[in-house]
Amino acid sequence: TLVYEHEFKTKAFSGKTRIETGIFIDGKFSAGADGGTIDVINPTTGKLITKIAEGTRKDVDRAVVAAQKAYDTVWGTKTPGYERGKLLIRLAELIEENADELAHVETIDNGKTLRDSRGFDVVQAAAVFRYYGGWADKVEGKTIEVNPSKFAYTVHEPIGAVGCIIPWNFPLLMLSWKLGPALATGNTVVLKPSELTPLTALRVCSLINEAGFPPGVVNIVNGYGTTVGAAIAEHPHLEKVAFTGSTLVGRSIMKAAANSNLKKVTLELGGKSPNIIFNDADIGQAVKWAAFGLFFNHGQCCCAGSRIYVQSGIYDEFTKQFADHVKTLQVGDPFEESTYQGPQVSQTQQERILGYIEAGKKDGATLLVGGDRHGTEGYFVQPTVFADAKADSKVMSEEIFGPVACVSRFEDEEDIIHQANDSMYGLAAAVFSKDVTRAISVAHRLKAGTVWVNCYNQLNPQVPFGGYKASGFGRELGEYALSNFTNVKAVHINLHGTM
Ligand code: TXE
Repeated sequence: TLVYEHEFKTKAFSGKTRIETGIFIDGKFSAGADGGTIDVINPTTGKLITKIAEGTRKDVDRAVVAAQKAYDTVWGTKTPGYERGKLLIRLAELIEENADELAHVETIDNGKTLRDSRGFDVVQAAAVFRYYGGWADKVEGKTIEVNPSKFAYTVHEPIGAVGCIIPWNFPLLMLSWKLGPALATGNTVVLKPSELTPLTALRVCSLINEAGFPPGVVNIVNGYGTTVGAAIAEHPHLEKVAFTGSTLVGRSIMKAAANSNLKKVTLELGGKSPNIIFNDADIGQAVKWAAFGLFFNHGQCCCAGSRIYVQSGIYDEFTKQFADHVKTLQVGDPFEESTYQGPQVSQTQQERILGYIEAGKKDGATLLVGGDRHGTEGYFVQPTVFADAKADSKVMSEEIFGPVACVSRFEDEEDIIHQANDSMYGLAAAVFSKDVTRAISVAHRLKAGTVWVNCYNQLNPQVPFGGYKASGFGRELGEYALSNFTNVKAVHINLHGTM
């Protein structure tokens, strides 16, 4: 089958990567059933990195058979939690041992800076696998008293063979968010990475074999959403699908689940998260956090703090400092240490973001910084700041998923609660204030699955993450994620055996 070989030579790492780029089923790589391929493009240059096998519905069928067989014969309740945990922890170690290589592959494929790939994505992915390795033998039910002659207990059983569909913004990390809890609880998996960023997942396939997971426990089928993704969502023998991606596709996944076998669904979708900065906040700190909250990963975060609301007393000062700070963010080659922002993931995304910027200009928002593409090669967009965009304008209400910040003004607590919650989304929010009572009371009134106080983008394997409203449902990370991948069975015991 196909192989991607490349030699990296950077200050951080000189070495080769070798990645089999076939369809990974039952521990082996093969060509796709129809023999097709997908071009993988380097977003920094717009040039071809390599070709990978294109999966089809037939490949999904084959992967489901392998996953079901592995579930019935070697995984699920056949492998004790302690053993599953050891394998997950071994996988975490292998990711750490190959961290430089994985980080370089992530950066060439996705365009995120090497600093983030190495310091965030790879480190966090390993941490997530280790964390769920620790849970694997601690998935426990309850004993429930009923009356003197009867009690019941619950068993948290794995669901079986489950489907996962992940996006391109954190390819390796999203893989760990899905695989970690799914495998810890004893499920087998058919996973589809994004067709835009398939390479780190393919590298992890060989680490999964090296760690010693039985064949068929993890199957990875690359391909397009409308074929492989839809086949997973519709599959009659997958009893669960976990999806991260756009709201539009999230809706189609739910419909497909409803129209097929009513498989369980969890969705982690988009956001338009408010970042609220009160008069009494430390302005210098708030400026840095707000910039990180939006420009991290080139604005390609579902939780990006894209609506920055500043109280009127510090609005002018904050906006000036924020614009000055954003002007210092360096855009360029993601492999350079000094680079803060690399390219967007694809030409489609670049064009979509530039379309939003044009809409912002047309709708009368004040453009303070940026406002155009960066350079002529690759999919770069200038870090962009708008001020005073109208509440119902496109840039203020729709997810841009790019380096475009909107700064707006608010007067008091009631005003900001209303503005912040006036969105179809509810993924994340932040509050900046030195008044702890106010910060907490506002945090509790915000309709969002995560609220950060005096910080932004803090993600820990132990802490649940997920949406309110159209941002989806189900929680990833933490103990909460285990329930996405288990069925609860209640067993009633009649102690005396009589009626
Ligand atoms: O996402 P898609 P796209 C948002 C963000 C971005 C927009 C579009 O606003 O600008 O979505 O990005 C698979 N059945 N987010 O178009 O298509 C697809 O192959 C089943 C937010 O790239 O949702 C990929 O693996 N699967 C987000 C995955 O869905 C389908 C992260 C996500 O891609 C499918 C990414 C179908 N019919 C984008 N169509 C977040 N929440 O973090 C596509 N897919």
